[in-house]
Amino acid sequence: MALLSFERKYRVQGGTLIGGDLFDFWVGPFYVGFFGVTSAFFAVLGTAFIFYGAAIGDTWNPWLISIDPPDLSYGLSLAPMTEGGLWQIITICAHGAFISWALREVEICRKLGIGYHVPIAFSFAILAYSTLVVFRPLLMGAWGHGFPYGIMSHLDWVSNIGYQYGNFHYNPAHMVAITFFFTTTFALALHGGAILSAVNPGRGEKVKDPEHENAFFRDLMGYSIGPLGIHRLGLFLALNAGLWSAICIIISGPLYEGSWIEWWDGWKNLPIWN
Ligand code: UQ2
Repeated sequence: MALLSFERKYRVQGGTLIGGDLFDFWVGPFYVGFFGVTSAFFAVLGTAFIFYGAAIGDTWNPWLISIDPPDLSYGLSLAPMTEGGLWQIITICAHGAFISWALREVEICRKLGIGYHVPIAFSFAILAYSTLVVFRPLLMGAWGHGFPYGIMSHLDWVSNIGYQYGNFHYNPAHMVAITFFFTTTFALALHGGAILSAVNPGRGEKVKDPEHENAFFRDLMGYSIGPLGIHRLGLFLALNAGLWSAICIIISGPLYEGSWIEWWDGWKNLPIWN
């Protein structure tokens, strides 16, 4: 179906989760919806608070601006605006915007009658963020365990937390997460290469079909996962990269406070060796 007639057919009201037809319309190419409104609201408000925080901070150097969480002494209470309260409000706005964006994706899926794979995938990215600034701070009893909102400051935070647990690369869940990230890029490189080689073969050459892609990988390694399977694999790998990232940080602190290097000594201490 041509793009214009497709849009004429599918750009119709219905499928909303909330508000009925109230915001069920498009602005130019963009679907609005109730969650488009809430998404824009939280994004604009959160950004305004970030600029306010920068304005009362001591630098306009974009690399050095930082909105810091409250001191650990504030525990799980609300902090004064200039003492981490801004960070708390910005964190709420970020969640409002991210979750609205996911629900707007859900509404678009419902309108089109397609699966919820995209919003589910996006929810793993939200989960990874929430783990850092909500779940882990909650489990550890202070908002001060969240990471600061700044380009250099959040990098310093990652580095400091890493060394706080000895060497984070010895965290087994971190190892799994990294392996999933690497495998994701490997699979995407293979898949992007496979598609371009077949569908964009160069001037004067015929476009090839999925059987060429299958045959290539069968010749190469005796196995092709298939044009549908590679996307299932890709989604699986990418979701697991985010999931194990969340796991590797949530176990650091709430579950285990020592050094990840020494964690492996548990192997030597198993009662089976003597
Ligand atoms: C494939 C296939 C595609 C692909 C790719 C493969 C025709 C167009 C990349 C090959 C992928 C395999 C064999 C899985 C590799 C395993 C890991 C863990 C990376 O078979 O079907 O469709 O794009």
